[in-house]
Amino acid sequence: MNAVTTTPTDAHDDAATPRHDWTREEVLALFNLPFNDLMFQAQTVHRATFDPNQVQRSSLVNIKSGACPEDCKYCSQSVRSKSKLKVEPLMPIEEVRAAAQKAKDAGASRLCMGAAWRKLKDRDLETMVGMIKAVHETGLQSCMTLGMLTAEQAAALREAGLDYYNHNVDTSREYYGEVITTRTYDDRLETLAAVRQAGIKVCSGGIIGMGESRDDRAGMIQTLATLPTHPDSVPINMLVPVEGTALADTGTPLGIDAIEFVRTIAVARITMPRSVVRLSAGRHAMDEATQALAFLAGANSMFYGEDLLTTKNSAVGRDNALMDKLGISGVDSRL
Ligand code: SAM
Ligand code: DTB
Ligand code: SF4
Repeated sequence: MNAVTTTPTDAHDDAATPRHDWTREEVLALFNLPFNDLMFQAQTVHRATFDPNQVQRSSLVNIKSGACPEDCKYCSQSVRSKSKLKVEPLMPIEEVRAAAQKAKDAGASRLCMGAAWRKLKDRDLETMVGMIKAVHETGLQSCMTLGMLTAEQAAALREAGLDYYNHNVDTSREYYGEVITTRTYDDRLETLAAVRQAGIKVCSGGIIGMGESRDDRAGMIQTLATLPTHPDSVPINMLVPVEGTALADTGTPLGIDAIEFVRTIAVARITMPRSVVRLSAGRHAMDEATQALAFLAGANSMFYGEDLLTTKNSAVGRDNALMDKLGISGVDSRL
């Protein structure tokens, strides 16, 4: 459970107590609410647990870029993608330390290290441990996303002090096969179980705007909200359509309307009341009003810094200006 920053009132207690038995129909019924009712419910749930004017900020660094054997159709780092991308070997630990220091100086509280791997190989474990230590020496929290993990590898990362592990379910079980064929939905759930059992905080969410239906968005949220423990952190990515990726090139109608995006955030907030919900990829393409509505819907984290993994993020100056306008401050250790 995440730290409670305000004492829930009796009226809020029920809504803020996590449930793990959400049905698809219940999740869809939330999506189908009149927008103002949905937003009111989301904001009520949000305030029962969190300070509504605080946002956690994580920065990203790509520690191993490109040539990934998986076939995720959204990803420029897949070997199957025709995106013009520099393939890079594993980043030296000192570069990770410099990235962490830069992120810290800009105001982030966590560094998320991503690798274009199908799974972690044991031979790279020692370097991962060195990276985790380097990040902690700057005072930042650590997060890694390295593909599939075994229980033993998860335990070793925990032993090294890793705070969070990101591994997304990406979409609904039904739509999953349209997007990825080289690993199964259950493979993903197994890695999440290994991370959870090792005692590492779980970061898991997905991507919207990949041509999926509202029912699929409800399915993705239902998967996350019925895990034995809700993910501590739930990244909601808006697809960044990268030229050369299968999704961007095959003519699938992509993208999502801003109101539907905000609805998705609100439903994640209501169904996972104690989880931190992160505005993730795609924020650079969102106007200020959409982001403000997303914060109102219960988002309380964002990727912060000029770059995501292979694409641009919303600029730091723009984000600082928006936070000022909304009276939102950055928070570090509690979220
Ligand atoms: N290779 C590891 C894996 O996939 O498990 C970790 C890195 S991978 C890039 C992490 C997540 O980034 C993916 O699961 C996906 O949700 C998200 N992502 C990747 N490319 C994206 C894109 N073009 N738009 C939005 N989200 C994206
Ligand atoms: C997550 O859910 N989103 C981040 C992080 N976890 C690793 C990645 C976003 C990638 C966006 C596309 C890119 O830059 O390649
Ligand atoms: Fe590889 Fe991760 Fe990209 Fe999939 S999302 S192709 S696993 S880097």
